[in-house]
Amino acid sequence: MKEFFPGIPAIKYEGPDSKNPLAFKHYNPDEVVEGKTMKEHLRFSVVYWHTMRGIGADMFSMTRAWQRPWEDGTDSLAMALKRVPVLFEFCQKLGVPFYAFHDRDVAPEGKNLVETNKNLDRVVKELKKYQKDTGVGLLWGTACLFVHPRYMHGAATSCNADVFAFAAAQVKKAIEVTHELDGAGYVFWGGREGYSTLLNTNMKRELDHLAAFLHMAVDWKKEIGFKGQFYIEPKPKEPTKHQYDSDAAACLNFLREYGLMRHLKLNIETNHATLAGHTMQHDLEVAGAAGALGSIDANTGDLLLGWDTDQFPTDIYLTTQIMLTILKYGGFTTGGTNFDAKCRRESFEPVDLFHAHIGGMDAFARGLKIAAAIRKDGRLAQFVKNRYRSWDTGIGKDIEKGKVGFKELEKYAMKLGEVTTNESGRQEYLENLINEFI
Ligand code: XUL
Ligand code: CO
Repeated sequence: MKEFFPGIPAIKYEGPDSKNPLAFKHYNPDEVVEGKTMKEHLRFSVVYWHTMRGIGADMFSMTRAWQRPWEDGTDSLAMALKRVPVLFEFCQKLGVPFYAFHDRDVAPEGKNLVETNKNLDRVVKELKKYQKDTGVGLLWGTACLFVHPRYMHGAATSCNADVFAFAAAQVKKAIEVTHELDGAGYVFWGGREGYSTLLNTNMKRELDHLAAFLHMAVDWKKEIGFKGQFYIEPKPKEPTKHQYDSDAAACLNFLREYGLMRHLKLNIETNHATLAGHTMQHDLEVAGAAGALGSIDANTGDLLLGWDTDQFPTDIYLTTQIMLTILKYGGFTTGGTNFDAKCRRESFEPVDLFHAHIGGMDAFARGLKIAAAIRKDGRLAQFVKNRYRSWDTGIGKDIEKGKVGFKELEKYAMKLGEVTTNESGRQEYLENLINEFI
């Protein structure tokens, strides 16, 4: 069998003292943490779009900068088929159990939808064969509703009903192939579901259409018996100036308003949360508290750049916060840690893909181990529990139970005279406590 990454061995765990750049220092797949192996906890996934289809483009150059010796420079079906073994060799060498794709990442558009679907079916057959041979599975599938110019006004939120119909047909097919490939989930990221100006936009109508679209998707999922989890992926801007799925709270409000809460969870992406003016931990907490924390797109932005840079996560403090929240809400079930991340344009060699993923996996492994140690220590959780103890008995308990109203509370406050029971929030003490473990 042809090797696409010659000279790069299967990546092994060598421990924290290793100086080998092609080895894990912390990700030890079979090591047990809180009763599960690291592999089961983290459920890593490689994305087709950046890792297989990225060329190192940025807004000042759409010219390929990255060396990918297997590429023949075409977007043909033949090339699409040639790429499949590359992805699986990469995942196998890394020991990553999953991958994720958009329909158009894996197969090119044809001259009409019939031909496009035929192209997709042909590549899906190949993907299925390689999944079976390697044991690498599909974390989630999705549809690309943002590259083709027909989607210039959006897809489900387009002002043009023909575009809505076209997008529906495309998503119907994308859900079917995800089902065919036994995908653990399906993601809706609102590519251009937003607006560039309100001057030409009927927001209410567009939101109603988006909800109708998702209800149709839910119906189709049921009809074909697809059991994977549906997710919405929040993002506040890019490419539009305002995306409707702007953050976790906006997504949850939308799902509740349109009766979709039972059918979708959230796929939270680090750089999207920060673009929304939140931390990743904030959006995870919002999703978790609503019982809707499904999966994560693992990456990071750059402090000094205000756009979606999709960098690989290397910050241990960040991965610790993420894993603390994921563990708090019971860990991943259908979801996983999907590297929606790309190398920098300057990192143009195939080996850079390995360095990038190894670094991300090690950063998450450390985050997981540190989070587990903080939980075992117990002081952090105990502090938070204790901070709210006034709600466990007496007047607090009565309020939570709905036993008292303003009248009773006025009486209580008058008797109290003044509040003398406030305690320090101890933020600095807690920050120091976290640093004990990092
Ligand atoms: C775009 C983004 C997408 C989704 C899948 O910012 O994150 O790649 O993850 O459509
Ligand atoms: Co993403």
